Amino acid sequence: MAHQALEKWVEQIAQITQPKTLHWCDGSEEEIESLYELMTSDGTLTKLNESKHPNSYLARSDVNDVARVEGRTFICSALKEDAGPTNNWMAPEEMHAVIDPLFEGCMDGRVMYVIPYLMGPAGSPLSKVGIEITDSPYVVANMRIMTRMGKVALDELGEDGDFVKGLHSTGDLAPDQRYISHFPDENLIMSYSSNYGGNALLGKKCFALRLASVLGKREGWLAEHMLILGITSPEGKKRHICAAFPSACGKTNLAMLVPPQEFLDAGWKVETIGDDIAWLKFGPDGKLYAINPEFGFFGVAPGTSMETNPNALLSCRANTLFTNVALCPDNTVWWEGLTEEPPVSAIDWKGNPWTPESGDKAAHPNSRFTAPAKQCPSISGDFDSPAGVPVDAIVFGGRRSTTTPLVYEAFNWQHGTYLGATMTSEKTAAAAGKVGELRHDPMAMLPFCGYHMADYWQHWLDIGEKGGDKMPRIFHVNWFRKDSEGRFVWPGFRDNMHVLKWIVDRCDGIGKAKETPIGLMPDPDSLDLEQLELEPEDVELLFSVDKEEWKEEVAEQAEYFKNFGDKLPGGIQDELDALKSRIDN
Ligand code: SAT
Ligand code: MN
Repeated sequence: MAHQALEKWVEQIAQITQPKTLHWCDGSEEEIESLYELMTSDGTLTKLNESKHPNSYLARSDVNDVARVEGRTFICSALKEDAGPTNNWMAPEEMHAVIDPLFEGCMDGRVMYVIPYLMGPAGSPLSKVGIEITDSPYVVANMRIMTRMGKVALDELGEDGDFVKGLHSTGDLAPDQRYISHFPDENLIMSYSSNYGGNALLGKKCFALRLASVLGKREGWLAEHMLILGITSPEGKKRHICAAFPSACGKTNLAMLVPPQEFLDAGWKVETIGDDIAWLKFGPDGKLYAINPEFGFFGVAPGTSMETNPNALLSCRANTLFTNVALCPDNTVWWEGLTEEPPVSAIDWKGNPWTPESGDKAAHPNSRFTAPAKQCPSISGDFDSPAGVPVDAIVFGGRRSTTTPLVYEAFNWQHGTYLGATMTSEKTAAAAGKVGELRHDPMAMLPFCGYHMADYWQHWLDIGEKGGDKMPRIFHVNWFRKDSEGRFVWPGFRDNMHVLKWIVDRCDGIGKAKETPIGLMPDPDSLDLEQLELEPEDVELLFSVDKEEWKEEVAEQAEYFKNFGDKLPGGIQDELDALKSRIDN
């Protein structure tokens, strides 16, 4: 039996958008083959070198459609108050009045694709179904990699299951007609005039974070912008870490970390479960369990190399869709940082001839690969586990060239929530705006929390209250500290394993820590840094807490919290006051 509400909605959308034909995506091989054929013949895609990149393609976006557009992303809750000060809000009726007409007849002469997709493993109590309607075959091809698409989702949905509705149209890609709108009360996303990942692959940020965060608040769970990784010690004890970093701060690298040789030799193992989004719910034993709702990686290409992230590079060797990278004469791809030596010539991301002498970037700084998660050599056997993985530690981080030490641990859940709420980072290319500027990005959720940020912090505190002593420990890390000459002092990448090991040791009750005004910190000794050959002054800087810098930090945090007025949870205010008094003493 069909799902009547679904059929009715699809029919209604077809009435409005007036497509030439309607196609229900089943996720099959034949289907994707015919879509790739269509898109290579109309020039949307270039087929890559079959022996070097089997079944892989390159797409070039419109030059004005290369990143998420926070200024044109809206939360359309009934009350402005519910969207809060960090979101753009428009009343639902007002947004409908603007966006609905844009969809009228917008699929004229085109195919309307109906994509049933499942966020999370089949049969998991944590998983949810979405339906995306789109007129873009490029979106279909991406969604097929990024989600569990087709029959598996319809089976999960049954005859009367709930689903999130997503309506997308490429429109004419005019930036001033671009709207990424979320209607929490209707479980509906409407996205117009962008084909870019986070704007158009509606399962990702729109559903799995913005709408899911609202559902999580209602239903008592968390939808977070977090990677999930598993670490197994030489003794065979397995721990799981979820970590939140703003976009393009090395989340994918950490999720796929290859430990340094000495750790591998000793028997340490790191496995990947997710690189971007985690849904966390209480399990029957009262612990928090995490699933990765996605099925693929939408990774930033530039900077990814065999040195920085071999697992990412191996993930995107085959069956991958590249967007806005450079094309080499032998139909392979290239981006800044892939190899030390650039190719002699290439076609750049805009489709123009390029040479290293031209001075422009060959690949767009936010160019991406869309690759199946299961191709990742470090993918965990628990990737499809319906129960998810028990979470032992949560890590927050940001890109800070000053002030914030390499790693510290929160005193408790409430303090950890405070560390998340006060996260700041220097801007990167993943969002529109000026690169390098410092911005607050609480829990890395600034652009992704679908409701009032202060209510979200309260929800974190409530969840902590509920979980009691079974809650994960919370940490803060910063890989990006610079010295007075502007040089990164921490090597990062594989060597972040030293920090992860201390975190695991803390979970096991064997890691040593000392109290500082900002939290619990390791002695540099407990991280075994000898092999890294850091200068003593670098080590000193990485583990230093400068009271004068922190006084400024606290003053700035207090100023920031004023944006949230009366809604600021008492527990967060208490942590601010306590931090201030620890710093001042
Ligand atoms: O928003 S995207 O999913 O396109 C990429 C990101 O910013 O994490
Ligand atoms: Mn992200």
